Amino acid sequence: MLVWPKAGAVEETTISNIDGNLQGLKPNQIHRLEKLFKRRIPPRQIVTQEFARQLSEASHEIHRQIGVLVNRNGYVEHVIVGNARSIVLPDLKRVRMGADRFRGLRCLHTHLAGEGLTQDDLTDLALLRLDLMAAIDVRSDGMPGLVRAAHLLPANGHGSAMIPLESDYDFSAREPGAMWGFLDPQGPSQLDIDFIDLIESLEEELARARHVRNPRDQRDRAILVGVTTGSAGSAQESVDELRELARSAGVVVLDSIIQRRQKFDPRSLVGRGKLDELIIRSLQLGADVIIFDQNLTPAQVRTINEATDLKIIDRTQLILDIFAQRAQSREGKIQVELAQLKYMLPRLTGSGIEMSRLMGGIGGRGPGETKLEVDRRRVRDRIHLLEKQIDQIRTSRRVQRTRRMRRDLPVISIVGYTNAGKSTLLNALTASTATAEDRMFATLDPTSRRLRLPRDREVIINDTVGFIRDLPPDLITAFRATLEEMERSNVLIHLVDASSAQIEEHISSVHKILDELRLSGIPRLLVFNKSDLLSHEGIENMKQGFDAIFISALNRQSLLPMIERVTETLEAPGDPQTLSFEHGEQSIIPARATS
Ligand SMILES: Nc1nc2c(ncn2[C@@H]2O[C@H](COP(=O)(O)OP(=O)(O)OP(=O)(O)O)[C@@H](O)[C@H]2O)c(=O)[nH]1
Ligand SMILES: [Mg+2]
Repeated sequence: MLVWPKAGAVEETTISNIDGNLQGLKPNQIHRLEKLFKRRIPPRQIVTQEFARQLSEASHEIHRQIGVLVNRNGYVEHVIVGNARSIVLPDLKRVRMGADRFRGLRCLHTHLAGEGLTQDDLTDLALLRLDLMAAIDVRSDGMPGLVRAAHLLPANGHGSAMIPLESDYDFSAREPGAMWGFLDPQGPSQLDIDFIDLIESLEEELARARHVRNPRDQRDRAILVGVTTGSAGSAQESVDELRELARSAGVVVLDSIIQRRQKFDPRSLVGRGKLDELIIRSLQLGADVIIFDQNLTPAQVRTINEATDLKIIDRTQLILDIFAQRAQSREGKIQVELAQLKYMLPRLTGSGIEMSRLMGGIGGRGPGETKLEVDRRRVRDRIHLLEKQIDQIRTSRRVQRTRRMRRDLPVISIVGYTNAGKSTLLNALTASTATAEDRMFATLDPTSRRLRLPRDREVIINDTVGFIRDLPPDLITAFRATLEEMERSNVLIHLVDASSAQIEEHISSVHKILDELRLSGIPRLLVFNKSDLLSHEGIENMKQGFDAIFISALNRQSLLPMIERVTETLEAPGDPQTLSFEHGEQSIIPARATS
């Protein structure tokens, strides 16, 4: 929505409080409009006959729409002049307000062509969160005709039973998901609705809808958005994964929306109309954040932020956020902060507000508040500092390695898509208790354990951070120090969640990342986990398509064939162990996490 410049240049001496299109108006016409500021409507009435007549007559005379924004005490706060067909309300968005309330302003404006409330009227009503939007018909004799009014409806989706209200207005009759409630069109003197009653019961319901789950629930509430130029199916899969990510980040997902487009909108990714719709939906459902499945360019973030006060987060930010929540070790924390800062840097234009918004993240978990600096130079300095710290950690780790890890043990790393069961497998193999959870990126700091294989062969086995499609490049770079350990592996166990509907997608994402990390050269075993969730036929079918070993990490007996294959691979001619000699003493993992 545009903001009209305050029109003042009508006459050199006229400085007007009126917004909008005053060009060509006579001083006495402006004077009359200014007198609207002095009028008061009794608070319980939407509009009086007298007020409607004044708007209507003035509008008729200048042949432009005239609007006023009236507060709940009945005072006029804004007067706006439009053209014959539309009116542009002043930009009120930046005013913060409680999510359980409307703005406390209603818009009364004239319509010259007898048209009903337009889509623009309804959009303004929602985006500005007005109490009410009313259009007063201007008859050909200049007198007011019907008043058509609409108000917002609190969310009523999911077929939830309505809470009875002590009020005359029956909201429960409406269709689920309806966004606007319409009053019966009436002449201004026939409108017998108690406005204050109406608005207060709506607000009560709004507050109830919001708190109905748990008033102490401080979690962020989000709407997910996927935009695709391709198939709706794969967009859906990706949004499903985003939902999992959101859940792992501790976000409540209220709704998800997929939009198919010919091409992405360079300004705001989704089109302007869709963006308005999204914002309205968020307000209606009481969402605090919109999460985009696609990564947003810095310019897109800016455009969307101009349109709404809601937090805007993209897929990369969400992943970074999960990492920030999970990082335990000092090294992990440094790596995540580094990735966050690198992500943020090109998105800064120098304003502190923007910075805090960007770094707000989920539940405000950006890099620690005190570390938040307000300009790019400081961010760059911080990045350099963190990079230096990581280098130091790397060096000291190398020293420890050479000092303490002189046993030439082969190294096996379990890699795979997040939530495949890597940590569970490590635990099963080594009877340990590394964190394993049904959430994405449960493991951030890699764990290593010693393991005795058949024929008394001792190895070191690593659990690693999970992979995901479109892993943010900055995150890969930031985690190089951690992932570097994997280079020293003699065998990679590529673990796959065989019960997932997206097996192939997962496998190829992992291959791609292994390539990027230059780990493709290491012998690799494809292992399908969670086979307990599959039918016998399911397994037989998959065996046709994949050369994989089937296990269930929950059943230690099922691991034996895999252990056998690992041992064979280690002993195979052209023994991968010889690889480890090329790395000399660095062939083994860090002392820190070894038990
Ligand atoms: N049914 C079944 N569930 C499993 C199996 N292995 C793991 N799980 C479950 O899958 C979920 C994820 O397991 P994790 O071991 O945390 O997976 P991960 O690969 O380490 O995940 P990240 O560390 O998040 O990348 C947990 O809820 C496990 O209990 C299995 O063989 N069968
Ligand atoms: Mg794990």
